[in-house]
Amino acid sequence: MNAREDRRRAGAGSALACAAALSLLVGAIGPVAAAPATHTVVIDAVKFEPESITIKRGETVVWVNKDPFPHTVTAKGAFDSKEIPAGKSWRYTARKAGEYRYICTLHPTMKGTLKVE
Ligand SMILES: [Cu+2]
Repeated sequence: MNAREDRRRAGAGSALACAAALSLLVGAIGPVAAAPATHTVVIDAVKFEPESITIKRGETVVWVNKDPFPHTVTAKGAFDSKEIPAGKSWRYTARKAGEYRYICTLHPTMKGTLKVE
């Protein structure tokens, strides 16, 4: 067996171990609701993508800044990421239903909408 096969076997083994641990855990706790979804908005070329996103209360949005300079995700009175550096991300868990229009305070032409149901 060569080294590559070794690694692959090790990977499969640990995935199995993970699955086993997870099913043990679920078994111990009993039926639980699936973890709330996480949604991703990519910031790239001075744009939010997608520009508009709809989520449910309790869910999380992660904004990932792929531009080589900072941006913000700012909805006055609701949430404000402050500066998200290049290559970094910021996450927000929405607790209240509503339609939140947000901008980047550094580039106010950048606009997005977060709808929380
Ligand atoms: Cu910006």
